[in-house]
Amino acid sequence: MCGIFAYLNYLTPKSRQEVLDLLVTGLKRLEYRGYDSTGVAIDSPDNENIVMVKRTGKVKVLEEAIQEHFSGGEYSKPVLTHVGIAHTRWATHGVPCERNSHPHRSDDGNGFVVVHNGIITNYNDVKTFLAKRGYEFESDTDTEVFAKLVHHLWKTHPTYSFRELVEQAILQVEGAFAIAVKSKYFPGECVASRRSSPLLVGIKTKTRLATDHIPILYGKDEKKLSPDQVLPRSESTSEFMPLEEKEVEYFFASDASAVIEHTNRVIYLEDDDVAAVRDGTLSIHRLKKSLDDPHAREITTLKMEIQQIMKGNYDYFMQKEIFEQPDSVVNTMRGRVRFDGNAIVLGGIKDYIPEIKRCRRLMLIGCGTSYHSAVATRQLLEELTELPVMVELASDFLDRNTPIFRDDVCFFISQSGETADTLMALRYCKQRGALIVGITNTVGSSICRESHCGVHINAGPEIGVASTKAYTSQFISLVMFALVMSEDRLSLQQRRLEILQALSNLADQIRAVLQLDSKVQELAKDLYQHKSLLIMGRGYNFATCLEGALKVKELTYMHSEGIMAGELKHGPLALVDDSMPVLMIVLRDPVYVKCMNALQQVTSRKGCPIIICEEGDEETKAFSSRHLEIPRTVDCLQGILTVIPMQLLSYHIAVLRGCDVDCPRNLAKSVTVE
Ligand code: UD2
Ligand code: GLU
Ligand code: MG
Repeated sequence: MCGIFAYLNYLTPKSRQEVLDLLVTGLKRLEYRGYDSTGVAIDSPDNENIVMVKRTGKVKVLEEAIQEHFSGGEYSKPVLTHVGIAHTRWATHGVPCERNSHPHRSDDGNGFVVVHNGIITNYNDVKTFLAKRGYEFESDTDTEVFAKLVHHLWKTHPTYSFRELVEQAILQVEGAFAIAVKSKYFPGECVASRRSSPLLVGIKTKTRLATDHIPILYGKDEKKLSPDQVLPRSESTSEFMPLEEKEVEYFFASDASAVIEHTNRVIYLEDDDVAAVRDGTLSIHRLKKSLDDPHAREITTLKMEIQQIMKGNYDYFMQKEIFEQPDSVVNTMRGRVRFDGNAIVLGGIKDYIPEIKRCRRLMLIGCGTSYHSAVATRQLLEELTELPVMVELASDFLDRNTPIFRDDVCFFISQSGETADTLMALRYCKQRGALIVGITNTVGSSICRESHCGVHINAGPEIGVASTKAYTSQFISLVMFALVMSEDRLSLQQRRLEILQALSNLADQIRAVLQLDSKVQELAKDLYQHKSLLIMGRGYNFATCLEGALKVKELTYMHSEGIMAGELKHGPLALVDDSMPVLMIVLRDPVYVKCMNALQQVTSRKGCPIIICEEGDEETKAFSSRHLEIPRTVDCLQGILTVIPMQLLSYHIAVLRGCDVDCPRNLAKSVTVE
């Protein structure tokens, strides 16, 4: 979820101090991806061992530690060939602390050290397997199993090359990862690979390379083995080939921002590529060959500025995060939802489920966008838990001295896990004996620590001040909770299946909604000079109205209001005339007829609303010339698909009005004051 950086110099003398400088600078470039702790590994001055430095906090803290302990003397002597690996962590498994920081090692002797981004979902199985063989674990991370697995393979298969060992280890792990491995037994070599997490290789040579293509070498097709079996050797074709350059430097990094200051020649690795450098030569291997696989990976020449790369070709972090949602929603469900077996396990709360089921009521407490995720899922929670569900704004909740009982279960929702109002409300409820459940994006945050249990939404770091992907991931976390609560209710099985099915299609449907971007941009051109925007809907989509209006307010400084369509005739209808911009969400769900009534009330006041409706719904579309069509999904997940056009709309209006999208005036990402 955050940053890997590795540097290999071959026949290009560099002192360890210079290597460390390079690693630290690389990490600094990646820091925007999120960090909570950092670490590096290099060869020890006598070349006999691997030295690691790890720190909790920003790269700056690591840099200071390095300056204090690893400069001068032996560290300033040049080494001809060397490999260093580095990491900035956004914890998913185990709190941020030095012990959990990467690199992780295979054994006391630091035989193999690994940096990893992502989540290894079957790490518990691998851990059990290795524990039986005498491995002792020193961290809470998923990553550590990888280092130890490579070590185990090395012991059992002494003739394997470094690359083959890593290849075999990759065959055994599931989930998402980018990794870089260094070993004391294979000096001067580095092996890296990826699956679902990004990784690229930068190449720096004095003269231009003879070719722009690195051929891919394929191994024998192998099926996944149970870890108890002895692994057969992969029969790779010829060993190392193409780049016969003498002096060369390689950079492995999560994104190009970390390498662009050294070289603009990079290879973007594909899923399951294994890139290995040995004797200064890079080769790329794949274990399986399928028909459409190319024969080579191309070296691309980057023509980008660092700023541009950091935002991944998007203009703003917020825009990038909106477009990340097909991936972030999958990360929230990763390792938790089994679509084949229709099972859901929320490891963070499973032991508390019996207690939660006995509670008197559920309370969902948050501020801003997090509060809206509670509004969005309240109806489903009521339906699937059959418990009373209260949704509260943290500040108001405290102002009211709300009565809380020992048999209440209170959820505290916060992206950063540090929101002061929410934290105060948490302490208030905890003192009164309620069970405290956190829903946070930040492992080790105050809400995470002070809650009895909870769910990490695993959306990855969110940088834009206006929350987008955290909202959809909070939403999904609460839906998963509702599904867990209804697991053994026979009468609800059909409903659960329908929701699980919809969850499995969600990423593709989000992709489809994101395709509306240019249409939304056109709508923004109609709207951006107006003073106000009313957003109306009801039922499952009321939360989208509130969240949409909040996005418009915070990003564009325009007035906007989310209006419950059922309330129109009780007041807000007076605002509607032929010049007031209105957006209405009208989907084919149980409140469709009521929404249509509201739509008619608006159009008969000469309002000309923009309509968000279902794909191909001609009848609804006929009411207005401006509409956005979204794919059909189950009613309780519509809110995820309808909020995305609102995120895009507020984004485009903000750009047109010249506002600072990532840092709206007067606001901060983490509100740590009451
Ligand atoms: C967790 C662990 C992981 C591994 C895995 C086993 C972490 C960060 N994750 O992933 O290491 O053991 O289970 O399958 O260590 N929590 C709170 N408050 C919050 C959020 C979480 O107390 O606001 C607790 C939660 O009760 C659990 C731990 O933090 O004890 C991890 O929560 P999670 O959602 O990351 O759990 P899971 O099972 O996905
Ligand atoms: N899952 C690993 C950990 O928690 C890697 C997280 C990351 O991508 O930084 O340590
Ligand atoms: Mg806790």
